Amino acid sequence: MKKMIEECREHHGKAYKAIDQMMMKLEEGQRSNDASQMRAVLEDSQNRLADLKQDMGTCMNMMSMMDRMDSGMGEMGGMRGGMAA
Ligand SMILES: [Cu+2]
Repeated sequence: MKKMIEECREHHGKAYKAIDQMMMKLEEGQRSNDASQMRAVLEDSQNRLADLKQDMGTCMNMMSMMDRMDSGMGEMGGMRGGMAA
């Protein structure tokens, strides 16, 4: 479980950087006022967004899995108090 959280943190960091880069490129494209460059930037952003969406999907799966595990442990009793401490 800890490993999953590490992976999550890692890809969130990556996503954060990707968004920063995307914003910079979009701004560049906007400033260039050049149709072909703008189109290239848009295409690049589309690819990055598709990647991000996939990453987020994994993340959502993981979170709902942890949610289920957590409530499962609650039913078993005892463990939960120990984990929260
Ligand atoms: Cu994540």
